[in-house]
Amino acid sequence: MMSTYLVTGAAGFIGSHSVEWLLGQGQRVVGVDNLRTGHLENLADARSSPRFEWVLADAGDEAAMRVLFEQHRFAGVLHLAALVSVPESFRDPALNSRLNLVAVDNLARLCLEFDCKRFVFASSAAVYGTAAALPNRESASPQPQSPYAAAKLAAEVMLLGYAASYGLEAVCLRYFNVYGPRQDPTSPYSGVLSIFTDRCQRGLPVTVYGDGEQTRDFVSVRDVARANGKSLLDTGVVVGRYNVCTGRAVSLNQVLAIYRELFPGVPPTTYAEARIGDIRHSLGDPQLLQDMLRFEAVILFAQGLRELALANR
Ligand code: UD2
Repeated sequence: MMSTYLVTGAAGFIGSHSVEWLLGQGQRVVGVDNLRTGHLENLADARSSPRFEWVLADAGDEAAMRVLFEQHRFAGVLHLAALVSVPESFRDPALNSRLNLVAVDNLARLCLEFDCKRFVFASSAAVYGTAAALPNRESASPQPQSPYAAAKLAAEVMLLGYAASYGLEAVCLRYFNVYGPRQDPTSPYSGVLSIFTDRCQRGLPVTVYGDGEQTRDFVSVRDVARANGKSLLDTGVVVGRYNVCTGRAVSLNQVLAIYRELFPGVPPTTYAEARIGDIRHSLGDPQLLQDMLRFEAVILFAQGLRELALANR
């Protein structure tokens, strides 16, 4: 059945892939972005579809969002618009609170008012903090270590409260380290794989902070887009919070071995002081989302990395 979905942060890295997935399923999508960190070029393909409507607006602007709810009958909201940088959340906690907490609450209340049941929210593995046991399970008690993580967790709690109070079908997805095409490499806090890819493509050496033995659970944006889409469309979702991850740990040194194969001419890697506050190991347990949605991340890391590295060359 064709329905209309609202996607906020549509011009972002994860947003644009999610929009494409939904359009590929024959759905209609209204995509909102204020282009603060998103890029309109990311929506070039989506905008050629007659089932896509582009809206330049801030997802935190309640009046602007209300107009969209009045114009459309949304079957669900995928809320990805956010302040995406952890360091920025330290520098500007007020902006973090507005974008990562208040905006979520505004949108969720619009859903209640306009009888839009499904609300899929982009949360983060950052809510676990450093103390939780590995692999991170949703049952662990969260320990946010940044304003960013605190706001994501608070927003989850609000949504689950609305689920209990009003029957909102809230699905909070805790993304681990998402990678893939269109991730912006320009900030020092950009995803490590977007930085490494950009530098290797330009023939520049990469810098590893620490000894390179730190590990991450890298999940392809294509798998994340599918998790988002299925969470919106599936008729049998269960309210709650879910890891979006692979359950496999990859070290930066393993990553570098793959890059050396793909880019034989790249100068030797520089090793520098580990970052303050850097997490040694991050790994998620994918079981809960698999049980709920029959979802599994299927893109193998080496394959996803190759696709990323060889794109746009
Ligand atoms: C991820 C999230 C962050 C927050 C955090 C919570 C991303 C991009 N960031 O940070 O938002 O949720 O998890 O724990 O998903 N590194 C290098 N060289 C570089 C850049 C990075 O060695 O040029 C290292 C970095 O020190 C870290 C690892 O690579 O050990 C991954 O860094 P990241 O910034 O991609 O992601 P992470 O896990 O620190």
